[in-house]
Amino acid sequence: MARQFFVGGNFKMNSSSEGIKKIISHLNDSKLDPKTEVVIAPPTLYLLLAREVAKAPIEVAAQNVFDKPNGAYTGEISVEHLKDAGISWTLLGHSERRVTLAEDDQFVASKTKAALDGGVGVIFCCGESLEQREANETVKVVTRQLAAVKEKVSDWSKLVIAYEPIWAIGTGKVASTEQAQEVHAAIREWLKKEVSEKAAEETRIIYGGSVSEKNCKDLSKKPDIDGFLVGGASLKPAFVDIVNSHL
Ligand code: G2H
Repeated sequence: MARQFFVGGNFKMNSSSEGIKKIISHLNDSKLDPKTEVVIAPPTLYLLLAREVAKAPIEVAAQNVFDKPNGAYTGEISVEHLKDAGISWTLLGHSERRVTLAEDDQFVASKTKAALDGGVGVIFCCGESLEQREANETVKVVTRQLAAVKEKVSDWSKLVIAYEPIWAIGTGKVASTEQAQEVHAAIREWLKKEVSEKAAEETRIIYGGSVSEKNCKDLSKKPDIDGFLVGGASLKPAFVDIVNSHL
């Protein structure tokens, strides 16, 4: 089964209600590759606005979700809230949360399980620091992050893996097509060995880290790169070119 190309836009903590309306209207009015799944992740406060403005088939993702059901958890957002609001995806494990907010592998895996069990798809981010890459630990780090998920999750069909080397995030330093392909292939190999042949064949593994309209075409040609998670460039009109990179 061919894997459907997947492009996510991670707005991070950027833009405004006006800005988000503009970005989404531009997407609505553009000719998007019908074969590519497009999911945008605005800041939490704008999830409902984004859901209202975005036209099908554009989907909306949260940037985070908590691992507990509704209750006394001030400041958190639940899987039930996302479903009630028509939000079908969430990002989890972004390095900006792993590093700045000290989210560890177990917590990220627990949130992944809660989202998937509740019927919300997960864009699961993993990736190594520059120090870890230089110590040749890339695959070890990424598979350790994934192994925590394997402990808790058995159905990988609503999970998209986003490989995002930390040294390439927002730095303009994109991984070379070979570097990205090498890690994606290693992740697929790990899925085959540790999860199942089916998960290895069907799980989308997307690349994130300074993806732009200039570098996306070459990356998209690699056999194990099934799409992108785009940060900075998702706030710009050129996001459309990235969505259409597989055409
Ligand atoms: C990586 C990516 C989106 P950017 O964080 O998740 O951001 O494209 O700005 O490097």
